[in-house]
Amino acid sequence: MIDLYTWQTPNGEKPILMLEECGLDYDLHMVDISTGAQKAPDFLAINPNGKIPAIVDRDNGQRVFESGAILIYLAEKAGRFLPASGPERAETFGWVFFQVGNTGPMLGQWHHFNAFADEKIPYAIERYRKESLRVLGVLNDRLKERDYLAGDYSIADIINFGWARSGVSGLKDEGAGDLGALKAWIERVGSRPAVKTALEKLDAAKRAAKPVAP
Ligand SMILES: N[C@@H](CCC(=O)N[C@@H](CS)C(=O)NCC(=O)O)C(=O)O
Repeated sequence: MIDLYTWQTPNGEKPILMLEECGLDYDLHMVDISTGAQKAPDFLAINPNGKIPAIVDRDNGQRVFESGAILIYLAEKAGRFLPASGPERAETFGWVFFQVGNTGPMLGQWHHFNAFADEKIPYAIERYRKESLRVLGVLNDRLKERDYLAGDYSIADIINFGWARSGVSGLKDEGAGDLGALKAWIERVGSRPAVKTALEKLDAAKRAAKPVAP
């Protein structure tokens, strides 16, 4: 049994997608990052970096933080969505780390400087806009001649899905261009039953944890 600590964000979606895909049992614990719950001592004991998502594996007491580490841990626990050896395993890791080092930080910073920062800094907005578009273009180019990022559907696709979806939608009026292959892949991944179930469960849990004012 896995305890999943998360919230409804592109990073927070990743482990619930994987848990549903693998059919692993889990309890969902919502950590409302708008209230600072991710910096509370009980959560810092699970992720010393104070960010969602994180998991605890009740079978052995193991905590795992950082979404890339979580997906690799779950893939190895379930024996699914990560080739055991060979070139596809190396390629899968490449696209997993591409996500945690590129799409997440670049799109996250663009969103911050563009939408949240009180002071509008043109240099920062432009830098992260261009870099976000560039990394979405890298994904689009990769998907022009294949259905999935690293061979069969894998944790490379699961981890990239949320930020790619959010980037395509958030940057559509910011010079994103066609990104047709990336959009087709978002449709392909988003239509998987486990992905739909995961997103619905997360949405329902967020609504229950933080009801929208009428
Ligand atoms: N590199 C981390 C990033 C996690 C992250 O940035 N989480 C955000 C939500 S998307 C968060 O918890 N933000 C709240 C905060 O920074 O206090 C991962 O991939 O798990």
